[in-house]
Amino acid sequence: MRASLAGDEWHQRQHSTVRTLLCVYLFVRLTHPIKENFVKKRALITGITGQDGSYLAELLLSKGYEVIGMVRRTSTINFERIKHIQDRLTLVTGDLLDEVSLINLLREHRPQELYNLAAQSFVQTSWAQPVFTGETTALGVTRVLDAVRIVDPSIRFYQASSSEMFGKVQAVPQIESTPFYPRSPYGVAKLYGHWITVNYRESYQLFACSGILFNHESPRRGLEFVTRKIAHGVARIKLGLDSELRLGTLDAQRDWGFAGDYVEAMWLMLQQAQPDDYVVATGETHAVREFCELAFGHVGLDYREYVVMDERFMRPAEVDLLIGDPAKARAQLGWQPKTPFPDLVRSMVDADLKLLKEQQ
Ligand code: NDP
Ligand code: GDR
Repeated sequence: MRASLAGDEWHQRQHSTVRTLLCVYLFVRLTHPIKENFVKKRALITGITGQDGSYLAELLLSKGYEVIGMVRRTSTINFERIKHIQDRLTLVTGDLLDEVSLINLLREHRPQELYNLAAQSFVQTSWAQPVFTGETTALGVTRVLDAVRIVDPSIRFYQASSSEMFGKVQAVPQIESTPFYPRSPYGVAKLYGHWITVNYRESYQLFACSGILFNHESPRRGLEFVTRKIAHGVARIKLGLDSELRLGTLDAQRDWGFAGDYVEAMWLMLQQAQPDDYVVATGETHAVREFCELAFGHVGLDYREYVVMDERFMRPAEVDLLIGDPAKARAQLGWQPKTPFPDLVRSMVDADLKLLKEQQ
């Protein structure tokens, strides 16, 4: 009888200890919620040395990701855009032209998300190098998708598609279902990249998204693109380093947004329950002339006194007007652009003034 009482007491003590531990555990869980998956998410970015790659890397780092950046071998290091975060990145060598390098990268680093931003991305160059553009910007996408399929089909894949696919536009504004009519070897290559992404999603059930992004700019934009060329040119003229700015057509109209806003849409696409394709744009369009007017005006100059039309910057086939409707991205991703066009122009001119003054 006594032995049995002692046994009951022992059991009661055990229960009370278990209850106490459970309470402590619940208290700790409620006051310190476990971060998603506990383990850091890992993302691979191709094209990390480019404009978008640098902003996307910043965004993913700020969200606690481990970021692997694929860089191609070059004779001179070109980490200018990522040098401020380089010590937080894992940079690995690979090339869109070399499928084995892509397979090995995925095998070694096992990312959960892959953002394919690498491309020959300059439209004008695509006429001078149409085959190389096709190899990189078109077939490069198949190589990456195939590497995903072979190594780990659960990897979520983002393809950097482009409004250049709309080209000679068939409807205004352009949405996801607007027919495509590319006007350059670059646009044709991007269209291939878009459809192969859709095809691998449908053929192999990959989580593959195509982001149809309209032009997005920043102080990190390459110097050959028209917005940065104008911003840099304005700064040089203002500082007395140049007396004119030579451009092609001033009549082309583009839907220009800020690159920092657009990389957020890329990330959001890969966080959805289902893979899909989205137009990412501001819904506004402006002529190159307007960009000039605002940029020169910002430093008190009249663009008509400095801009010289130069045949060399005219294209064999032009895309006259682009304007996107981001309604689907707004409704399904909760994404919207944050940077007004005049702020974007002014920030680019200011950044180039600062840069040039530092170099003087
Ligand atoms: P950038 O030209 O600034 O960057 C392109 C990147 O691709 C660079 O890091 C470049 O490396 C890399 N790259 C080129 N070829 C290869 C290759 N064979 N193997 C590996 N890497 C390679 O482009 P953005 O950042 O502006 O654009 C990112 C992507 O989004 C591109 O695919 C572009 O076509 C697309 N896009 C861009 C838009 C925009 O307005 N910015 C709009 C719509 C789509 P390296 O530094 O060595 O040259
Ligand atoms: P785009 O950008 O071709 O739209 O492609 P870019 O800035 O090169 O041209 C925009 C428009 O400006 C006209 N333009 C000039 N362009 C350049 N580069 N230099 C000039 O001197 C000049 N003068 C006038 C062009 O004719 C064009 O109409 C960009 C790239 O980032 C692509 O990778 C991306 O897919 C698309 O945007 C969306």
